[in-house]
Amino acid sequence: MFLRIRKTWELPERDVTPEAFFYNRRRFMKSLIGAGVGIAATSLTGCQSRRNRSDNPTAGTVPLGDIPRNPNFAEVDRSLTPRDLATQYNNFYEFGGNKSIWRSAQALPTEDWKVEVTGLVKNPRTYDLDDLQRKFPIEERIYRFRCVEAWAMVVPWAGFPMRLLLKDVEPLSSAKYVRFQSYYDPDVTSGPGWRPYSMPWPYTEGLTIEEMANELAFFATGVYGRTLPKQNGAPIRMVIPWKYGFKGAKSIVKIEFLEQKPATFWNTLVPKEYGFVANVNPDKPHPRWSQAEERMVGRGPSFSWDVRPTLHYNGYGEYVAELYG
Ligand SMILES: Nc1nc2c(c(=O)[nH]1)N[C@H]1C(S)=C(S)[C@@H](COP(=O)(O)O)O[C@H]1N2
Ligand SMILES: [Mo]
Repeated sequence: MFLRIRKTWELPERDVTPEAFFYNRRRFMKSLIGAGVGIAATSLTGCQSRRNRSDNPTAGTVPLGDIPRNPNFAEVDRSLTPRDLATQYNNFYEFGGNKSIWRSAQALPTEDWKVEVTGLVKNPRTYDLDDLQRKFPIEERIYRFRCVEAWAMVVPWAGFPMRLLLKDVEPLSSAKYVRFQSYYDPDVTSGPGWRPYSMPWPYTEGLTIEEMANELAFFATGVYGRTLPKQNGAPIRMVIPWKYGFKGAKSIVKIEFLEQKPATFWNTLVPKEYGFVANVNPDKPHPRWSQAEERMVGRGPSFSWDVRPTLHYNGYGEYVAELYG
C-alpha cells in the first residue's frame, strides 16, 4: 500500500478502509501504475489542499441556536466523539478515497439546495431548505455511529425523523422501497488524483418503507449544534444508526418511492461485501474482517483507540429488532 502515507489518526494496515481497499486494488492502482505514474496519493491531495485554502473544517456552518434534545436520545453508554475528529475523519468518496477529504469537500455547492420527492407518493414535491425547516421541527439526538470498517463514533445530530416526511408526502400502498440519491457532479466532486470512473455514481442508498418509518431513521441537517459541514453531508443527509454508516447517504437531492428494491452504490460495486440490509451485527463478519469489535475514533494512532464490543443493531435492538423478526 505505497499509495498512501497515513496520518497518525488513520487506520492501521490490518483494517484499512475496506471500500478504498477494493477501489485501490481493482481500479486506482491499476490506472496509476498502468499510466506509469508512481506518485503518492498524498502528494496529489496536497494540490487540493492548496486549491482550497480553508483551514477550518466547520467553515460556512452556522449555529442552530437552542434546539431541543430528544430525551430518548440524550446520551449513550460512551462519550461524545470530539467535533474536530468527526469533522476531519470522513468517508465521502465523491471527494476522494481516504479519510482526509474535508478540504476537497468544500467544493460542494450547497446554495439553493433542493430535495425532490418523487415516485409512488400521493404528494410528490420539491422542498427547499426553508420548506424543510418550516415543516419539520429540528431536534437533537445523540446516536452511536458505526462504519462497516469497524470504527465508531458518538455523534450529536440535529434534524428530524424521516417519518415526518413520510406523513407529508403520503406514500401509496404500492410503495415498498425508498431510494435516496446524493448530489453528484463529476466536475465538482472528483478532485485531482481521484478518478472515480466506473463507480456507479451518483451515490445512492435504499431502505424499505418500514425502515424509513422507524422512529430512529433520521434526516440530519446539523451536527454539534451547527449546520452540517460539507464533508459530513451538507445540507441534509441520512442517519440510520442501527445500520452500517454507508447506508447513510450524504447531501441528498432526491428521494424516490418504488415498488422494487433499488440498486445502491456499494451493493452494486461489491455485492458480496456490502448488503442492502447492512444491519450492524457482531456475529456476521465482513468477508475480510471480523465485526465483533469496533474502535472509537480518538486522538493519536488508531491502535490506541478505545476498543469496544460491537452491539447487535448497534445497540438499537429495542427499536428495530421487530422489523427483522
Ligand atoms: N454520498 C456519499 N454518502 C456517504 C458516503 C460517500 O462516500 N458518499 N460514505 C458513507 C460512509 S461509508 C460512511 S461511514 C459515512 C461517513 O459519514 P461521516 O463522514 O459524516 O462520518 O457516510 C456515508 N455516506
Ligand atoms: Mo463507512
